[in-house]
Amino acid sequence: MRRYSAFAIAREAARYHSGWERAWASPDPKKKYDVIIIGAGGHGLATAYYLGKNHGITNVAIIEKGWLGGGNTGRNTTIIRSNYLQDPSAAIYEKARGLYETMSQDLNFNVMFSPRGVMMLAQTQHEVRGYERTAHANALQGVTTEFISPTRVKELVPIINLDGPRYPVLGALWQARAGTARHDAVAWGYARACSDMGMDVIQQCEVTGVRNEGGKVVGVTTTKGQIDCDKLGIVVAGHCGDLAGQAGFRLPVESVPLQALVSEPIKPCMDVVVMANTVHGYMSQSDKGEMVIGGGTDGYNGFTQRGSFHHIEETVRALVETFPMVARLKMLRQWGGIVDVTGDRSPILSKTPVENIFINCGWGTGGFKSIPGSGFGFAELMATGYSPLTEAFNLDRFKEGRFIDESVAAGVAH
Ligand code: FAD
Ligand code: PYC
Repeated sequence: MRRYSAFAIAREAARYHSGWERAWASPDPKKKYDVIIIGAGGHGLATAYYLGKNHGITNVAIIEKGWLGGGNTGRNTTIIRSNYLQDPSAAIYEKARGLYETMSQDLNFNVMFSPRGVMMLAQTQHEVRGYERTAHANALQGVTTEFISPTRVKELVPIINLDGPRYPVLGALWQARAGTARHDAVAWGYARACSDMGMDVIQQCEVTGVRNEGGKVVGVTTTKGQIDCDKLGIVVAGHCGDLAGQAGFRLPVESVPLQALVSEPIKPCMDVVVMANTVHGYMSQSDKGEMVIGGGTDGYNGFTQRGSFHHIEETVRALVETFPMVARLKMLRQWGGIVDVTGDRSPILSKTPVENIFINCGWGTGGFKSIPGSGFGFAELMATGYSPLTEAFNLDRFKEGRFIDESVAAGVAH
């Protein structure tokens, strides 16, 4: 595949953009692959990418029932941070954050990583203590965060109201090299790199059955026919319970709608990301000028990619008290995704009761930030049977009570 470069843009400009190649192929499925990944979201695509790049496994199909990145990956609000509390979380999220720093160069695809800084407001004494504790834990883990004063918060975010009607801002957990990236570009960049390595990205192809013989996976049934494989990765976020059921085991995961909304575009007014977890709202400004806004998950399980109406009202109320200027904004559109939530708010990257089936799910409301780290570790687990990055996140932790409690770090959306 030809590289994207300033020279290529100039060349194509001179010939009316007639020479661009398709970014990825759309092949029919082969009869058999070494590895099938179900789900062409960020995690599935990143897993395939690292199977090829780090382990030389390229006879791989990534099977997607819709269009690539059309699940949560293309619906999320793109906050990237690694300010988690527990050591295994800090390891995988910081690995991911580091990989985001060079992702555009690595993939030769501009993912618009913008390390503009993320702040989580502390609005109760309990939150102050919680975030101070996280900052100390992060220092030990080699993750650079700090607890900052209200004065510093105001310097960084002049439009904020420190004296909200319900909760004052008492400080914030600040990660200066956290930020955002363009969500679909992450999926597109990985898809292009996978296709370039000879892998098949198969869209509009739903997996309807998982076939195993003698407790070992042999393939899948899809809307494009039966496809065999030696190893299978299930990476389908909110649909993981369904796919696990097809494979014959159960997961400790609930699927819940999570929604977001954007305003009309306005002039630049806020160049960091702010999360207000107590009042339940968060906001950043996109490069187009829209204010990107989100709140919490619905209070009940569901598979609607919309979210309930009362949540919009609660989210906007939280934002209006934190940023009074929001009251004068018109909202442009609203959407939702189906997120996969575990009891300890940590993901599952694991072998399963069926030999050679691996599961990557449970990222809940916070898995965009972890895509490259998750792909790196999960590919290692699938290729070699062990990864230090994923070991703590295995399914057995629910049987053994080794929970990785990240309910504070999961933040506003949970
Ligand atoms: P997905 O991107 O959902 O990909 C799974 C794919 O599997 C889908 O494309 C789906 O179509 C496909 N699939 C399902 N069933 C089948 C089947 N039977 N056959 C074939 N294909 C199938 N995270 C952050 O870190 N920061 C944020 O700011 C953030 N904000 C969010 C805001 C919203 C509104 C939402 C919904 C999520 C947010 N998240 C955020 C969470 C993040 O989006 C997810 O954790 C992450 O995108 C999950 O990626 P994935 O690849 O596992 O899943
Ligand atoms: O994980 O940072 C996050 C997040 C913010 C909003 C949704 N998820």
